[in-house]
Amino acid sequence: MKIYFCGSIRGGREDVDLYVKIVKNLKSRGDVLTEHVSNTQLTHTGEAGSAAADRLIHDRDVDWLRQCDVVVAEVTQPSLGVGYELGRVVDMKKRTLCLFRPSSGRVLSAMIRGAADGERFVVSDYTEDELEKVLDQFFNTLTRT
Ligand code: 6IA
Repeated sequence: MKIYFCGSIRGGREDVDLYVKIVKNLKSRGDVLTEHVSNTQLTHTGEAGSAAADRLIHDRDVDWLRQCDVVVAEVTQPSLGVGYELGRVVDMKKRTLCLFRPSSGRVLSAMIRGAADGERFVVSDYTEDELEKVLDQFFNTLTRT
């Protein structure tokens, strides 16, 4: 199974340690196409480069989104890139899990919460302690459908 993990890069790297945990868990379930998102060396500049370099990143990531079987996104740290990816995958009709931590004090964008249909596009409020359980639940429903 090919898994595309989304997490904030230029939107801010505050949650990178959590991305490491999520990617580690996801790697036990399939091939994670976007392991770099959990690279602790990568800063919020996301290796700021030229417009041409950004185009390459964009085109490669959209290609991976088309190829993947399932998308998991940590959406607590707001990120334009993650929001864009989620908009694209809704159109691609991919099975998607968005993970949000209310304990952050943030309120999730209505455009993400409001896209949830409880089946193909799932939004789960969770605490870090519940991570494994929430991922188990989501991946179990995949095998049943
Ligand atoms: O707007 P953001 O930068 O926060 O968007 C983050 C999302 O966009 C992630 O889920 C990634 O899939 C994607 N993304 C943004 N920047 C990159 C990137 N930068 N590489 C791959 N995907 C990216 C270069 C890093 C590289 C030198 C390791």
